[in-house]
Amino acid sequence: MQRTFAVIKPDAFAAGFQGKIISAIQESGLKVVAMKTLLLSERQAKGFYHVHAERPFFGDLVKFMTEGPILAMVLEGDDAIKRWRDLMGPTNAAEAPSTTLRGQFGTNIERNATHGSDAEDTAAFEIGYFFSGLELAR
Ligand code: YYY
Ligand code: MG
Repeated sequence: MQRTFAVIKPDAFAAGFQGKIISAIQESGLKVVAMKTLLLSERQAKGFYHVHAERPFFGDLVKFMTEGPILAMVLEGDDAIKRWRDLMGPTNAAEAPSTTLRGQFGTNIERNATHGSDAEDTAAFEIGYFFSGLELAR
């Protein structure tokens, strides 16, 4: 059993795609074990994406992630990290297959509807950044 961190980003949240995305998660067999809506501050968004701090797109990414509310979730299942990334599709929503969430609900490489952790260590950091032990107790 593995846990991963998922976000419905401001574009998909504002468009009202939360229900469709959560349905797709549940239909895939992954379990939503924690979930909350929040509006990130600039400081909080920079902390979440700190690994990208030196990348040229960092400023725009932080602006996008703070433009409106997001839905943060912890997903659980066998091989959850890879399964959630497969469900999301590639980073560039403009090139993502229409069978994927980013293909369906995203727009381009920046406004790409969802986030998913890429490895066990980043999943652990991201889950802990957004959720307390009490919120994750099962
Ligand atoms: O893990 P994933 O979200 O698929 O992509 P990352 O390479 O980790 O980049 C994080 C985030 O940054 C991406 O979801 C959109 C944005 N981004 C961008 O705006 N422009 C790029 N050239 C690369 C990434
Ligand atoms: Mg990433």
